[in-house]
Amino acid sequence: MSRTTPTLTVWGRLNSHNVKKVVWFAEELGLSYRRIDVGGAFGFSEEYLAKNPNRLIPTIEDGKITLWESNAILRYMAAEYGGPRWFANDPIDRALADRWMDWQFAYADAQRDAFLGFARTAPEDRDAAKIERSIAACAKHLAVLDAHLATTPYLSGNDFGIGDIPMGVYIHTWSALPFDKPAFPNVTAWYERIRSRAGYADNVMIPLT
Ligand SMILES: N[C@@H](CCC(=O)N[C@@H](CS)C(=O)NCC(=O)O)C(=O)O
Repeated sequence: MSRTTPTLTVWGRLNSHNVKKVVWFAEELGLSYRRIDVGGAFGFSEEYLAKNPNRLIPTIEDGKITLWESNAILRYMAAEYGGPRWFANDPIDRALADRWMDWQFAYADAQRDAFLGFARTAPEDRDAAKIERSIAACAKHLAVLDAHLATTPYLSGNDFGIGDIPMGVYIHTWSALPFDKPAFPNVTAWYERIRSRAGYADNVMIPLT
């Protein structure tokens, strides 16, 4: 795929779910970009905080725009670079995909304690009850996702689209976390479909730590 002139800068460490979304989508679109590590162990410079006062990642800069909030960034990139293939003209098609992007934030809340417990906490410091509650909350969400994916191959409809990207990032974490999981066959089949997408293995399937 030919690459456009690099104008896009992505700020944020790659082992962040929300940064992974943006980088994966840049790869899907075949965009040239540079990524600068910020956040977590890298900290936040004054220069960065002037762009994003929330002390959070990601932030992008692209020509005239400086933008934060990962899902807003995905929508901007789809509209600016993707055209109708990625940002449906039909308001109904767009909304039906869009909802899964916002739904992901509730899933992220559910998964947080299991993720932090296994990926970012020493075994002796883990709070087993907290992790157990988190896994149960994830399972409730994934049951909803599984029922939906019984009716459609992708969260964006018949084709992969931006509606798949936010949960596409989180489902890798769910799969990679080391505990026995309830079966969600439609979610698993969808995960298998997206694993071979451009940019996924290199930017999403990286170590969780
Ligand atoms: N709603 C925001 C959430 C951003 C967020 O929570 N980012 C996390 C990383 S996934 C963060 O910045 N954590 C602080 C840090 O990395 O230092 C978005 O989607 O961009």
